[in-house]
Formats: sequence, C-alpha cells, structure tokens
Amino acid sequence: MNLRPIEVRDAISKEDFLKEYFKPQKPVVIRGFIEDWPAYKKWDLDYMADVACDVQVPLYDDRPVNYKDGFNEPHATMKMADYIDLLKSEPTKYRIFLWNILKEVPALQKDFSYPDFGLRLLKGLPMMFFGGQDSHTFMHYDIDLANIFHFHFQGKKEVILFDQKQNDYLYKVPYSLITREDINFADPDYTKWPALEKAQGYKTNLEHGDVLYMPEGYWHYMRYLTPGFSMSLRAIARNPKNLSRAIYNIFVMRHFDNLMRRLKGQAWIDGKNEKAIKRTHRKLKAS
Ligand SMILES: O=C(O)CCC(=O)C(=O)O
Ligand SMILES: [Fe+2]
Repeated sequence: MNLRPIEVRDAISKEDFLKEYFKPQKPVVIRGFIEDWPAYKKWDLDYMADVACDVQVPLYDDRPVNYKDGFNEPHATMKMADYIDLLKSEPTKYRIFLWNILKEVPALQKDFSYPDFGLRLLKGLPMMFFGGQDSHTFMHYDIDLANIFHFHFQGKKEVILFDQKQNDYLYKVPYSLITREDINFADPDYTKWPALEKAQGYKTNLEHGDVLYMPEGYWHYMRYLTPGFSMSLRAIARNPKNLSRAIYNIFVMRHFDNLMRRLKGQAWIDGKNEKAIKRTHRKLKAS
C-alpha cells in the first residue's frame, strides 16, 4: 500500500474547504476547529460515563460476519458506565459503532453545533464510535456514501483511507461494504494479499479535537491506539453516481444480502469471501 499523509490544516474557511477539499473530493484533517464547542473541554470518557450512565449500549467485537447476524447487529450490550470502566481498565475489542447520541442522550446536543462547511449536515444523525486500546473498525465505506466529518475526542486513533478507485485492489466482499475481514490493514501480509501493494491511499493519526473530512464513499479503517471516541456528522452525497449507489445500497443491496443469508446460510457468506479473493486476483493478473 502506498499511503500518503492526509493534509493537516489549521482552522480553514468555508470557501477554502469547498475549493480545496470538497470539490476535488480530497480528505483533510482540520485542527483547532472545535475549540469553541463546550464538548472540546468537556467530552472525555468520564463525562460520557456520567451522562449516559445507565444507557444500554450496543457493542461489536472483531468477529467475522456470521449469516445469523442481521445487518449491523450488535454482539453484546452493556451499561455505558460499565463499558467505560472496561475501556479504561484493559484493552478490549468491544467497540460502539454508529450510536445515535441524540436519541439516547439528548442533553449532549448543547455541547456542540453543526459547523458551516458549505454542505448541509444531516441534523438528526450525529453518530458516535468508541473503542478500546488496539481495537479496530474493519475497512468499510458507509452505506449512503456520504461526506463524513469525523470529530475525535480523547486518545489517539490511526486512520487509513482509500477512494473508490482503489476497489480493484482491496479484496472487496460483494454485496457488502467491507473488504476481507482477515486483512490486517495496520500491517498487511502482502504474500497473502498481493493486490494491496497497488493500492494508493492516505493515513493519519487523529488526536483530541481533530476533525477529519472523509469524501463521498471513501473507504475507512480506524484503529484505536488508546481508548477513545469520536462523533461523525454527515452530508448526503452530491455526486449523482454516488447518490444512486446509496439508494441502491439502502433499498436493494442490503435486503438482497439479508435474504441470501436466510436462504443459503453461512455458505452465502463464505462464497462472498472467496469471491473477494478470486475477483481481485483475476483483475490483478489482467492488469
Ligand atoms: O471510528 C470508528 O470506529 C469508525 C468511524 C466510522 O466508521 C465513521 O465515522 O463512519
Ligand atoms: Fe463508517
């Protein structure tokens, strides 16, 4: 993999953001942008344990997809206060993924605002992500191929990104939004995954207060170097091609995949995983 560092900018104007990053669909890390949010000073693991104390949170570990799982179905649940205790006491694979904070803890709304990047951010959908030391979120892109603004709090997180032009090299699993789950993107085994050598992407480490802009449909892999959490805000895809793929994913692809899991069971999942390798290696040979 050829991973370039993501550009880092200090507080940037809306005009510059649109011209230099949104229009060319290029990722960027913006530092010092949310220092006027109450969240910037208030939000850490202890605060979250406090405000969401008794809320039951959905947890995911790094087990591979099983045909019995529904789309994004959690592997466990726990009280937020207990989960944060766990995060702080030992490395854990358990992550919170796509947790709608406003639905669960509406009071958190007063700690942040929707920044004006010149894109219309979806107000109802601030999503939170938590992870323990060394846990990772598998390489994926979001079902709606949205523009994502990812705000990081507490700790350090490693991020690897690819655009959709890299799909031929990434061992993408058909009828899903993920690559093969057994690839370690932090340190890939190129004898097993030779196509990855051709992939051109980006890499960065996020720290408290950083905002990462991920353009439409970008693949992202996140590894929590220390326990921490982030919030994502999104704006729907503007590129008509991405928008139509979002509609297809939401209304067709995911239902088809669920149906096939019910009909064919684990053979459906295993078959897709084999196809991911076959297709990628066929393309590699042809190139
Ligand atoms: O931070 C994470 O664990 C994953 C973030 C993510 O997938 C997103 O913001 O869409
Ligand atoms: Fe995501």
